[in-house]
Amino acid sequence: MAVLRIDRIRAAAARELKGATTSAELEAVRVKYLGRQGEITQLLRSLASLPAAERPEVGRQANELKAEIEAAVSERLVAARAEERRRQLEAARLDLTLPGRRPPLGTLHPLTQVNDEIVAIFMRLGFSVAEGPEVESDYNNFEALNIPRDHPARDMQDTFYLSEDTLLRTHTSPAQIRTMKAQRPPVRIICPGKVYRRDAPDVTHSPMFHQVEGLAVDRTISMGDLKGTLELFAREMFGERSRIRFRPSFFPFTEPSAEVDVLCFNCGGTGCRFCAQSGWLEILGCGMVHPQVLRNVGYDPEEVTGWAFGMGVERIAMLKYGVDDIRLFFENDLRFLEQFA
Ligand code: 2U9
Repeated sequence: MAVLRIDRIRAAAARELKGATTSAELEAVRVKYLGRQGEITQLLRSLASLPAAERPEVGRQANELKAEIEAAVSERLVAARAEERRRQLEAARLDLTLPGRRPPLGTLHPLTQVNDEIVAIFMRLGFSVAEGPEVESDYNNFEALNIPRDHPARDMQDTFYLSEDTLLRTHTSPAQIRTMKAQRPPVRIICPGKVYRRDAPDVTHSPMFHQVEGLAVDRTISMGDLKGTLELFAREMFGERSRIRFRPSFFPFTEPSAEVDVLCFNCGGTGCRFCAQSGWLEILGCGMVHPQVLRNVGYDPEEVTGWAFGMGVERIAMLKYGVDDIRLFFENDLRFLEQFA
C-alpha cells in the first residue's frame, strides 16, 4: 500500500516538476513534497505506524524519492536562476551609446556681449580700460567737464542727486577726469560702465543704461585720428562694408563736436523704416576735448590736444540686432535672452 503511494507521489512530483519553469514554481514543488508539511516528510513521519515488516522497504524507497526530488529541484533551480538573471540583466541593460544629459549652461547677456565687443575693438588699438565709481561728485560729473551751472542735465529733474554735491554719474566721463588727474599724457583709455538719468522708461529710455566712452590725449592728437579710429570701429562693429559720416553738433566738453552716423545696413542708404527714410543711423557723439576740460585736470591745452567719444551700449546693441524696445534688455525674459546664446 505505502509503496504504491510512493509511486503515485513520484509520478505526481515528476509531472509537476516538468511544469515548473521559474525558481518560484520550483521552490513551491520542493515545499509541497519536502517541506515540513510536505508529502514525503509526512510519509516518513508515518513510518512508525506501518507494520514492522514493511517499514525498511518503504523507508528506503521514501528516502530514495526524497533524494530524487531534491536533486531534480536543485538541478532545475540552477538553470531557472541563470535564465532569470539573464532576463533581468537584459531588461536593465545600459545603452552606453546614449548621449549624456547636458546641464543647462548660462550665456552672457546681450549687453555684456556688445560691451565686451566694443571694448575688445579699442583694446586692439592700444586703448586701456579705466573704470570709476557710479556714485560721483558733482565736480567730476559736471564742473570738470565744462557743463555750466544752468545746463538742463544738472537739474534735479534729469539727474539722481544723493546729496547737494554727490550724484549717480550721468555718463562715464568722470572716470576719464579721474584718470587724467592721476596721470600725465599720453592717455588712451576707454571707460565702460553703468550710467543713470532720471528718464521715464519707454522704448528708447531707461533710467540706467550703459556707455562706453573713449579718450585720447597726446601732443599731436587731431580730428583726423578721431575719424580714422571711429571709421575702423564702425567696420569692426557693423561690418566691412559700413561707412560713417560726421555731422556737426554741440557738447559743452568738446569743441568742435560731432555726431556720427553709420550708413543704414538695412537699406544701404536708400531709406527704409529702420533708418526713418534717412539712410543713416546715429551711433555716437564725439569731438576734440574742450581746452577748458584739459585745464581743469591740469593739462596745458597749448601742449596737448585730445579727442573723446561716447556711445550708448543699448543703442549699439539695438541697431546691431534690430531690437526695437530698450526695456527688453532689462526684463530678463528667456525668450528674448536665448536669441543671443
Ligand atoms: C572727457 C572729455 C570729453 C565724451 C563724449 C559724447 C560726445 C556723446 C552720448 C552718446 C550717447 C551720451 O550715451 S549717450 O546718450 N555721448 O555724444 N560723449 S563726446 O566726451 C568726453 C568725455 C570725457 C574728459
